[in-house]
Amino acid sequence: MSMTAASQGAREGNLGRVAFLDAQNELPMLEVTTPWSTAELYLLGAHVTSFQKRDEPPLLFMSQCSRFVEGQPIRGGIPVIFPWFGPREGMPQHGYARIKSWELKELVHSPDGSVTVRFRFPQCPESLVFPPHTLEYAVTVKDTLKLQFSVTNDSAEEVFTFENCLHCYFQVSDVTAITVAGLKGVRYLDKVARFAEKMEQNDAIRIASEVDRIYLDTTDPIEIADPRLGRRILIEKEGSASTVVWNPWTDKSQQMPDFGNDEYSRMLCVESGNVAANEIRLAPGQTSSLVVNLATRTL
Ligand code: TA6
Repeated sequence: MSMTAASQGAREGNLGRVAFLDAQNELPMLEVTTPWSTAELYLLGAHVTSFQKRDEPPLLFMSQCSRFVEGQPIRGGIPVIFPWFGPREGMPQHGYARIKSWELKELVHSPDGSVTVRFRFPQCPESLVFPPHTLEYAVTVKDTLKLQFSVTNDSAEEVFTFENCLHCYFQVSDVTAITVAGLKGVRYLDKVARFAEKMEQNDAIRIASEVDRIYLDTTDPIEIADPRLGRRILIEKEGSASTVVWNPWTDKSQQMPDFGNDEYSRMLCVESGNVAANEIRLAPGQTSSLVVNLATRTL
């Protein structure tokens, strides 16, 4: 990586620092350093590729085989999914927001040492087929990671219907050794069983095969307990009615060229958004905000 611009925000007295780098494949990346943590954010997809608290393992998983190419999704970190979730005939899976470069709108250095990076999505041909809208995405780096994805319907008369999701890849010690809590009693669509509708029976979900579930009408926080790392990952959300839990396991891993065959054992996706029956129907002039707060605690 080469430093292409003097570090900004490193003015005297600011505890948070931001460096602009030409990173993977010379793609522009912001490296954020705070008293508690470091983070990496690419303009491509406004993609958070890394967040790590001092003296802790990385919070987010990043595939060693990920591509870093405009027009291709980055495999890991936090893909921003919009305006649809899943496949769409003749269009990129999970929408176009994650495969195009966003504009850097603002850097905010707070006196407490946190740094907020604000992105705005520029208009593109794909977005013109929808009602006029504005996308903004703010990432606040502190001892936690706060994500705020907002959509404003700029149309005077059209309702804007869309899906959104912050598709978080978490790094874990061993996916068979963790548990996921917070979804007991929640209805879900089981993609592994042809989207059969089921009800979660477990207080603590364990992963022992491919899991691909869309939990619906749930606003509760999720906790990933990782005894081998001695860590709990806490996922709190606002403005989200869906939680998706995904691990590709062996077969799917081998089918993904941008994902190592054995990487499934070190990751779990817990995604917060509004998908399927929870899609957003945004009235003219209204703004929808999806907020996710990620934190860790010792176990
Ligand atoms: O998050 C669940 C999911 O929809 C899975 O079905 C799988 O396709 C995953 O997203 C990754 O999708 P991607 O397009 O990034 O390969």
